[in-house]
Amino acid sequence: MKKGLVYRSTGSWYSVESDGCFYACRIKGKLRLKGIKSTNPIAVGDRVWFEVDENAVEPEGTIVGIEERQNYIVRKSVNLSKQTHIIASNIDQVFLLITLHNPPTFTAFIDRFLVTAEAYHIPAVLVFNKMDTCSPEQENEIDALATIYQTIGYKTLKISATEGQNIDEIKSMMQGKVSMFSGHSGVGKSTLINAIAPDLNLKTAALSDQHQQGIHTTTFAEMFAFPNGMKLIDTPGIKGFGVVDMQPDEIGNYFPEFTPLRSACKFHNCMHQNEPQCAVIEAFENGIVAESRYHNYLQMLETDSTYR
Ligand SMILES: Nc1nc2c(ncn2[C@@H]2O[C@H](COP(=O)(O)OP(=O)(O)O)[C@@H](O)[C@H]2O)c(=O)[nH]1
Ligand SMILES: [Mg+2]
Ligand SMILES: [Zn+2]
Repeated sequence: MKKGLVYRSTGSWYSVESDGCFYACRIKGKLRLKGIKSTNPIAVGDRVWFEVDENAVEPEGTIVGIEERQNYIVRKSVNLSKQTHIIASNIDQVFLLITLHNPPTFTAFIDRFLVTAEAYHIPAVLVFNKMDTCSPEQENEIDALATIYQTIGYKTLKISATEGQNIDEIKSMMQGKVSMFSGHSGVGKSTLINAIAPDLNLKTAALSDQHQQGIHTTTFAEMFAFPNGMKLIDTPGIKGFGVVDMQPDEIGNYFPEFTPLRSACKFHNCMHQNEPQCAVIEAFENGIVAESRYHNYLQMLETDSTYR
């Protein structure tokens, strides 16, 4: 029995890496997972145990077990059942690429993204890209925004993917970890990935034609390995971060700056909306909770039904 990491999946076959070799694996018929109503039992990023098929011409195997997931991101299954599809698992960090002007990234999007990352238990890093294009005024604007997020515990970084600014910093943050990149189309994700791995010999865990059969046209997540143990999970065609089932009264739990305040609210179930003696509202009025953050929180409460 071997232990391996799932790099790619095409529905019925999984590409599993173990000691530098890729095995095309199927799942043992009886493998069932407790507690997760998912259309796919195994996802990219899973750490699995598998048995090697000694008779196969190419490296093949059968997945017989899965290690407990650190975290995972999902999307709702297309059918109307309550089932979800696990996009990827065991993500160490997500870099959210932001450009304020070209294209614009609004704080409503940033805060919604961060709430989702918190709900998934995935550490998020805010990366301001295209710094080379910023006027001094725009850089001030970015600095002010970055300060808001640093104050509440998020790492931020100003980079230029085309000029090489702070790329080494990103590389060192990625070393030995599984990362994801997110952000609007056009913010520079592909450019940054090329800057990180210039020869772009993305070691893809190719599945041979034989193992591709039955692949549907749906896009699948895929893991790429770079030098220095950097790993990247790419989720083509999946906007943002998938979905999280969230009740309105949970949203505040994913605003880290509310955490030390909550216990000072008069009502233990305070939604920080218009209740009397609310410590969050007070902190907002005193400028301790950033206006944009509080405003976006209220907006998420109101649009919650569409948010899910
Ligand atoms: N000036 C400048 N342009 C950039 C930078 N990063 C990306 N771009 C440009 O922005 C455009 C979109 O980049 P791309 O990587 O395709 O964005 P993606 O949609 O997030 O993958 C391309 O024309 C890039 O050359 C940067 O740091 N500075
Ligand atoms: Mg791209
Ligand atoms: Zn409150």
